[in-house]
Amino acid sequence: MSAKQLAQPRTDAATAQRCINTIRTLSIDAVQQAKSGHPGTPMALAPLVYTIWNRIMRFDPQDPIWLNRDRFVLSNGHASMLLWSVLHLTQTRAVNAAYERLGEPSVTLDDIRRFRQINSKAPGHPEYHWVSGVEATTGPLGNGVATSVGMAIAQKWLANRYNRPGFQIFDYNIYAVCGDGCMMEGVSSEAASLAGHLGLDNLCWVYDNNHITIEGNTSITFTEDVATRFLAYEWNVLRVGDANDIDRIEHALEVFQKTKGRPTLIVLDSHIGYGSPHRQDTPEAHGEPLGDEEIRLTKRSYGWPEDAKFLVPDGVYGHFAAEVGARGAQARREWTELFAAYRGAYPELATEIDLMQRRELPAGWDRNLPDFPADPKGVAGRDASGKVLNVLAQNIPWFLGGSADLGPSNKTTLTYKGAGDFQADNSGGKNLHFGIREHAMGAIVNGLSLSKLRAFGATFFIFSDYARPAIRLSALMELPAVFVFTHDAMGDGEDGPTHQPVEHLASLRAIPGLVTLRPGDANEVVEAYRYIVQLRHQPAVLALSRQPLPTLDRSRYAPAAGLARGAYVLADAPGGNPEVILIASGGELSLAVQAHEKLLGEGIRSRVVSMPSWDIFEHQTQEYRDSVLPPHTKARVAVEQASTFGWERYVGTSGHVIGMRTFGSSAPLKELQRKFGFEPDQVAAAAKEQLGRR
Ligand SMILES: Cc1ncc(C[n+]2csc(CCOP(=O)(O)OP(=O)(O)O)c2C)c(N)n1
Ligand SMILES: [Mg+2]
Repeated sequence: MSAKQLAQPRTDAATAQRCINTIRTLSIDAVQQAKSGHPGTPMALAPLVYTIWNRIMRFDPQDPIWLNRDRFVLSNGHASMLLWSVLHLTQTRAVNAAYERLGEPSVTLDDIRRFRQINSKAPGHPEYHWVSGVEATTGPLGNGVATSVGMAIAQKWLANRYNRPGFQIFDYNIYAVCGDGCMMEGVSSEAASLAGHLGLDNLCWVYDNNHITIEGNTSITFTEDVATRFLAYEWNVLRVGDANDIDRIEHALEVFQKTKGRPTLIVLDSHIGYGSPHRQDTPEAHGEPLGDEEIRLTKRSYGWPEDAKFLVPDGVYGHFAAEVGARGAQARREWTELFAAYRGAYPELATEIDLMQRRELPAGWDRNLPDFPADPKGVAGRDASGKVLNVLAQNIPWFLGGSADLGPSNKTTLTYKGAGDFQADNSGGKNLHFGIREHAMGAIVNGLSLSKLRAFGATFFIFSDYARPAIRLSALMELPAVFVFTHDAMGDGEDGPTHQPVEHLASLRAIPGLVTLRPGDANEVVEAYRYIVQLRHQPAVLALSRQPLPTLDRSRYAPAAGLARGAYVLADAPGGNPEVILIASGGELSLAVQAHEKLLGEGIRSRVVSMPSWDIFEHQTQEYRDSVLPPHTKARVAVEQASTFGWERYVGTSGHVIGMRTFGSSAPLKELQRKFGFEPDQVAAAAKEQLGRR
């Protein structure tokens, strides 16, 4: 391609250069001031970010949550100063958690001066719940690009459901920037493979090919041919050989916009620490402040006043306002008019969009939820879940999801007529097939949730480990993502210890803000979904049994609605005032009930507490918690087929925990229950021992 074929530059080169150097020098100064951070990549990628934002993206800084905006994800989150600079220079406005547009700027120059300091809106890495204009929390490398695949799936789905002839309500694109680290992490490969399969032509990744990571040149670790790898993934692969050539970058982005049927990867050759005489192309440029003397030399090389700090020259704000600002404002104005007409023509669809944006539910979202009759043989947690999912997906149009190739086992397949499979040629399908890609699944569910869909992902509980980094991010981002994990304990017996979760409950319970639920029977499964679906800012994990659990007789025991308080008194000694408390979750709840009946028969005043969720319980009042677990009743037994880790907080130092202290083993379930002590008699014996009786 000759230079002549490139579109005529739209801006005068000097102004563009001034803006680019403003991004560079703000980044350099902020990192120096903080004495911590990553200057080199912002210095290298300032032209890229300038071009994407100023020349390509449809984004209105006045309304950073306008729903048809293009999305920008900085997957190499350590280069956060790129984002803080551009959010500041575009004068992007803040939005609060109630989706109210505030007049104030999202990131001020003062925030940038206080980069990485407490309460600054320019923290170390992009944080979705903290700074308006951040589309996804990034920092754990690879996760941002994987999340962008979920955003691209969401855009396709939204377009399929809501666009109508003459009404392109959703036609935005997703741009993600990543570095060598993102490309090395497995999650990006999982996600790219799926994106290629699905032909997501609304998705563009730009790979910062600078050959540098922390330990040195990538010649020591990363010599594969990335471009060829992405060709194999069925991506459109472009290359821009000079990260400073904004016209060629623009041209490549335009090629992306015109390419149908494939996602685009732009391989961008860049020089980390560009312009720094002693740091350019070195690993030191990655994560060390340049130092005063080198900053002077670098600014000189940019033709910048050497001693100026945090300088935004005249005309820079105006230029961003005239380009991305004006283009975004016009696009939003036109869209707003279009949407008003759409509302007239399709009022019900418009209402759905309104509800979805506020993370609210449609009227009747819980109609037809099943109610399971008492049944000693019972229903498996996963089967109850499958019934509920099929009801919810019909009641809530934007509720969708799928499994990492375990749909038939997880019982997460949406089987009702018209549910459909999401594929390149069926972007309205509600069954997502993630393939055996749990980590990417987690990130994609996050991307769908960031796009305001109610999404779930599923696999065996044991493999929640493979998705855990993304689950953690969903909690950090405060997204109402749903993770459905079946085969929650030793229920699959013969598969053995590789498939039997032990420490997973403890590990997920430790994630702040994550609601972990392990329901004890089919009706608790229903209540668990009822609770989860109403969450707006918290992710949830469901740990469900493979094997049937007796469906408790709720005319005899307390209603399953107690689940909404995390733990509740299921069965009690006559008149209350128990002398011993049995606490259980999931499959062990019925064990506790059987032990309780036995103890009652022996004149022992026992209580059964069903405790499906520690997290929810801990958010109840002290008064309620004390009513469930009276502090003076010290004789306590907890029973759960999982690591005993942490149960002391409910049984105290003198209580007893029947749980797992080792891995499981391969055998039929009954034998395992005997071997590891999960039988009613053993629970009853432990209770008596607590009371000093034999
Ligand atoms: C999953 C994960 N592992 C490790 C890190 C720590 N880390 C941050 S940046 C980085 C090097 C990244 O190299 P590259 O992506 O090439 O970025 P560049 O230095 O070129 O900007 C590492 C190892 C991380 N943030 N995430
Ligand atoms: Mg690199």
